[in-house]
Amino acid sequence: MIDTGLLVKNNGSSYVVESFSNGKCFTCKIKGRFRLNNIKTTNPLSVGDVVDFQCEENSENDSVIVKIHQRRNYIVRRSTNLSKEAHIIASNLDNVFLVISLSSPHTSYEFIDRFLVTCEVYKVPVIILLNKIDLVSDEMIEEFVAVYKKAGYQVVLCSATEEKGIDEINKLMEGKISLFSGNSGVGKSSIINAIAPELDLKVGDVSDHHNKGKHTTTFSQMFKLGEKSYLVDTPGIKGFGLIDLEREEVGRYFPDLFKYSKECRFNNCTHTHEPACEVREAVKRGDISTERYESYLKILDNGEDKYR
Ligand SMILES: Nc1nc2c(ncn2[C@@H]2O[C@H](COP(=O)(O)OP(=O)(O)OP(=O)(O)O)[C@@H](O)[C@H]2O)c(=O)[nH]1
Ligand SMILES: [Mg+2]
Ligand SMILES: [Zn+2]
Repeated sequence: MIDTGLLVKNNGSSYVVESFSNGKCFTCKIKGRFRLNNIKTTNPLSVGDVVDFQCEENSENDSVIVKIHQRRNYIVRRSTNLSKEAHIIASNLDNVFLVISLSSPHTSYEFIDRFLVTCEVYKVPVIILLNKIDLVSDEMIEEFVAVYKKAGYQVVLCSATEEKGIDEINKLMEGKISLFSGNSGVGKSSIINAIAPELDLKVGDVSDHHNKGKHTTTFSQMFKLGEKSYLVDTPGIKGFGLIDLEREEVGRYFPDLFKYSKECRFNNCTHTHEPACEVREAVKRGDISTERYESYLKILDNGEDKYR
């Protein structure tokens, strides 16, 4: 028979699908080729996908995914610097929590802004979780929060180890599918463990993360929290190649810059050298943070081929 369900785990060669009709999990393979939204992807399916699968009544193995439903949204990163292909991290998300930390490790503004641009491009609502607030001064926190409040983003402060901010995150997740993403070692799994101790996710040793390439979480997995609440833990990401973005387009995905760009003299203004550029005026006045403007310039300069 054919059933429909939610893809909750990607094992590489097989997938785990939770049936909508009976809540059971089925291990599935795929048949044929799937391509959606006209993007080339390294992975045909991702967690969060809604799929039809063929299964035997009494066997939860040997099922076959036969169809993928249209994605409401998805979040991707480019798989390598040379590749034109994208890797889909997850799809059909209500919330993306970008977890960052200002110390051990330090997340750069450029990384954050690349991530935010990706969320804007793919229309995924994003909230910044500033974790490890126990490790930094109030001044550092305030300075950071000011930059992103001004840009129009929600910032939640938390400390997974001291269980601060966890209730607020819990409320934001109610009835939603939420993804946790960010650099390796920022505390994604630790936050999830604070929210749902029963998941008991593996957490890394801080010192391990100074060695490049050390990832504690190695594949994305979706967990059910309540009736309609799910969360996705993902492996840490080092960097982002932005996909399919022309130079003139980048500013559209910085909401704070975009607001002022409507007043620029030229409608294809790149806000770098053009006369009567209202964006640069707003930066001078302090209405746009210099940190954000600098990220914008870096993304422009790097073009679309930069991957870090
Ligand atoms: N001081 C402090 N340490 C924290 C906090 N949150 C997490 N850590 C520590 O940071 C280290 C890494 O945490 P993880 O939860 O494994 O990080 P991750 O983001 O899941 O890492 P990957 O799975 O590799 O992507 C662990 O040693 C945690 O104990 C925090 O709020 N404060
Ligand atoms: Mg992890
Ligand atoms: Zn301009």
